[in-house]
Amino acid sequence: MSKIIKVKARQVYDSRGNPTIEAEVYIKNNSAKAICPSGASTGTFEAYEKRDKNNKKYLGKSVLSAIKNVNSKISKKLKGQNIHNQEKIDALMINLDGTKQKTRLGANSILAVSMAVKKLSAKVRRLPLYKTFLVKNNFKLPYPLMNVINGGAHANNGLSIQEFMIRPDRAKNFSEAIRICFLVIQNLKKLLKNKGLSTSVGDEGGFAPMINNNNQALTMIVKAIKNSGYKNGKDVSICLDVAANELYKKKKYSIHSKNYLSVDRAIQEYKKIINKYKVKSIEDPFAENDWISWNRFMKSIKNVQIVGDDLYVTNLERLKKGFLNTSSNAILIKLNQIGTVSETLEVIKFAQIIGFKTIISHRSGDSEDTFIADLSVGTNSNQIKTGSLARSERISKYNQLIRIEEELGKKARMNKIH
Ligand code: 2PG
Ligand code: MG
Repeated sequence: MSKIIKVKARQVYDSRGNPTIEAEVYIKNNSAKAICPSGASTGTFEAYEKRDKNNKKYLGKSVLSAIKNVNSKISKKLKGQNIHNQEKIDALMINLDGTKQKTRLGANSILAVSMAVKKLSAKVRRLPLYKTFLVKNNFKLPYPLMNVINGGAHANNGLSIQEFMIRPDRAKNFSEAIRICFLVIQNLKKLLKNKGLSTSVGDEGGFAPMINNNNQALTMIVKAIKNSGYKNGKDVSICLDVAANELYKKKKYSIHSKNYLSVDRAIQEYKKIINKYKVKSIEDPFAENDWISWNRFMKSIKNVQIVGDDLYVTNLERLKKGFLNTSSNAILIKLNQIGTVSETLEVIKFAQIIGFKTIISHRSGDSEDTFIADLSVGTNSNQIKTGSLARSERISKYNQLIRIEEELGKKARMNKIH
């Protein structure tokens, strides 16, 4: 009854309008589908995203060869497999590919299938998706790391820091958390308008005003928090993703526009920003191979969440290295950085054992697929980073979490930030 009959993929489009892959897995009388997201500021060690570089019709961006891999090799391999055996199915695809970064079949083809298998298994068992991961009861909702201003590779405004986010630390429940973010965003919009700045949005739904000064962006966010009736650093905290891979050249970092700073100066600068704007979380403050600087930074600050994204790329080996090196105290989790659901869950489990916070994340090119919302609850992850309250591919995840909270009713709890 639960045996895979076939797997089929098709080319659909992501939130940036680029081709991406949707896979559909079939058993008798049932099927489920999933869409693979795509990043812009990707880490070198991420699993490989297969695109048809020579296909001029799609400017080299189509995923037709990855689709062919699903429809032929993967479909053939998975035929007859039990839909509930996620680990075996993922292992079959990993072995079929046989490379470290999934370069043969493409991690985009493998992941779309892996997610679809997970969804179909939940559907057949008549369980909501969030109940099929690691947590069996006492489900907790994550705090949103809500994007409010886009810069870096996600906008063309000249802001060097990629993501300016807010986190409603004292929200009692998820719906309230979103309401607080809503208020701050509306107040930020007013401030931008009053200054004659654009209120149009970037790839992740945060505003992308033409300012090129981090301090100006931070000052405006502080003001928006205050104008909403909240205390910055207490009720609502500012969180950043520097995405420092993009700002790194010859052992120096251009944290503020074109001015390249030594690691010492960069650390000083981060400390200044943390103190002045009460920043509570910094993602990728240094480049993916600059382990020494990560460690120096970790040793020199207290009470700040340091998040590894491009550093770990949701990879167990890199996470272990980071743990031994005392590089951070939190990890960003992106399914397509590693390429299967099983491997992602392994990384989350390990991160939680070593006391790291786990933050489930979207990609800057995302879709209407809300898989990560369920994943965040089903793994007891502290936070979810899934953009602003704009653009449906971002909001769909927040809306799904509102539904999950409603379904849990009185049993719903927020996760712990501290
Ligand atoms: C990041 C992500 C998501 P991208 O750097 O954390 O916000 O961006 O998907 O472009 O890698
Ligand atoms: Mg990042």
